[in-house]
Amino acid sequence: MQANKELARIFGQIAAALELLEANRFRINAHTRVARILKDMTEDIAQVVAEEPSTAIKRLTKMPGIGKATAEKIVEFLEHGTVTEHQELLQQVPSGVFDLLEIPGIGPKAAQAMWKELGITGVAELKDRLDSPELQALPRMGKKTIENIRQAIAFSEQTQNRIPLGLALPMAEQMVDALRQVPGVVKAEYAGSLRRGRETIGDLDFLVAADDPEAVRQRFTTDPAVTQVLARGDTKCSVRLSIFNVAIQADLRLVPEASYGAALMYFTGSKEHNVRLREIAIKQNKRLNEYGLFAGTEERPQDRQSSPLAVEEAAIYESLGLPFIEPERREDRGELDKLDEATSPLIQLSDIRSELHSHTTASDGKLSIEEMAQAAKERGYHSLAITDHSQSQVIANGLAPDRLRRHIEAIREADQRLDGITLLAGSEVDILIDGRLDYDDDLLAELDIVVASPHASLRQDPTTATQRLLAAIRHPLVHIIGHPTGRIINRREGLSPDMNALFEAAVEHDTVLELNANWNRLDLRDTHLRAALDKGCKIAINTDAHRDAQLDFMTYGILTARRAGMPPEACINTWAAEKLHSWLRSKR
Ligand code: DGT
Ligand code: CA
Ligand code: CA
Ligand code: ZN
Repeated sequence: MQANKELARIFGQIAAALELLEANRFRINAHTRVARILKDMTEDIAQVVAEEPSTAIKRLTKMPGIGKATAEKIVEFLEHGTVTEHQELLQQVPSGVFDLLEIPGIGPKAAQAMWKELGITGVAELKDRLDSPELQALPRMGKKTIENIRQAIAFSEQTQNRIPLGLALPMAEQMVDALRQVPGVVKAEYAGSLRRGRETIGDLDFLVAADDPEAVRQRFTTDPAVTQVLARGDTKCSVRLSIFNVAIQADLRLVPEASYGAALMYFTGSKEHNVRLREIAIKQNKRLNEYGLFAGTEERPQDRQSSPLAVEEAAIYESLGLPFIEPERREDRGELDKLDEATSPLIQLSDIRSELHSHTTASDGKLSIEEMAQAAKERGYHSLAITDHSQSQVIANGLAPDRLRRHIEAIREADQRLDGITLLAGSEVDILIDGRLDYDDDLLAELDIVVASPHASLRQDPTTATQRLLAAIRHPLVHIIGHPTGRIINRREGLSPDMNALFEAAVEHDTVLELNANWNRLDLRDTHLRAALDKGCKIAINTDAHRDAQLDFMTYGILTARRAGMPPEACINTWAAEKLHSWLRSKR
């Protein structure tokens, strides 16, 4: 049914373009009607045509509302993936003008007036001119209408958030796998902020070198996740994807195999890192662009053909006299200024040997102690800490002291039974509003590991929040501060304590700070972590798993840690069993 949806969108866009271009009303309406028919149709139109292509047009015209011209366009689309009339119209209307139509309150007449009379060709431009007298002077553009438009833009800015890493990465990996299976594809990767491991992704960027670009365009634009094809050019296609009902744009760039490495570098960014690299090149009388690194600073159109000094990422850095800089570090946050720091070894997933924050059915987890242990064992971990919620977490079925005592027994029994993994009896104990912990010290002392986390009152003022967290850091029985700020990406700001004060106290009291690897949290965030590492803090990367698959959130923690320049040894989850267990005991 993908073809129906895509055709409906094309016909809808033809209608909108015709309207913007003030075409004949009947022609506009005919296309609008076809778009609606296609959307409502329950038969797969691709199937209707595929059965007997020679008579497809005849059979299509028998369907209600479909005339000969429409049938021809449908067949053209199914054969070529595009409709000529649609492509021609897209040439005449800037794509941003279609975006104007998406704003509630802006109809074709208004969009057309904004475009033709004021030269506004996108939402950003419109936003800049909301207060201008010439906008108000347009027909039917009263103060009230403009206010409604302002609110609609603000709302769409809020809801069209950058999407979290944890939604973007699986989607992108799936797409790359699909693209690699297209015959003739030589190389395919994702680039952009996703390759740099940012916590949120504005849009996805795919890069492909292929012998048969059309097959790649076809695969990309007809992926089941595609809800809209925004552009379909020779070297660039843009689509809108839907991932669990979250929309994100994805760009595909088809690049020559000969310049693939340079293109990968260019489209990985960040833009700021690239700008710095180009400046460095120019100082060496070279020039760097998406085709390669070349001698001489003067850009020439034949760069596509001329022979570069270097094309592959590693070779480009080397030719510039720079060490290879990992994608996660390419943010112009000092990686090109302090080169020895930029080459320090970064932690990787295979370094992780334990999970120190997890939940079971005793509180709000989905698996038993044994099942979680099995899942951790499968990942090759030597230790798993079971850290269910404490008594204040009523909704999460937090454990009252007597229940916790029985739970500790159960964990120890399971540990006796199981080979190949050490189970640590722990708790994720609430840091109460005033910094006290949710259990008495006697009980805490019985635990192998204490993760203390803030859950309630996350809108506290910074001074109170700092005191609250400092109290937990200073507590002699606390090993790890879990998700220290309590932020939820795109949803909750969390606490804003004096981070440096926390880091200093953490070093002084040998308390570890967590990087919670759940992609909704990633807390501490990359910039915090980096400052913490600079101060000498130890870090735990924990998934806070509530079910088996969540143990794999570790991937997002690792990406975030690498952005912070974390070396393996700074992360206690990389430590061998003996070292880890003896450190845990040092707090008992
Ligand atoms: P995003 O999508 O907002 O999460 O962030 P990026 O970094 O993926 O940005 P995007 O998608 O606009 O562009 C992808 C990469 O392409 C970017 O990281 C660097 C490169 N790029 C894009 N535009 C420019 C530009 O104007 N100059 C330079 N030097 N690089 C650019
Ligand atoms: Ca991007
Ligand atoms: Ca992009
Ligand atoms: Zn937890």
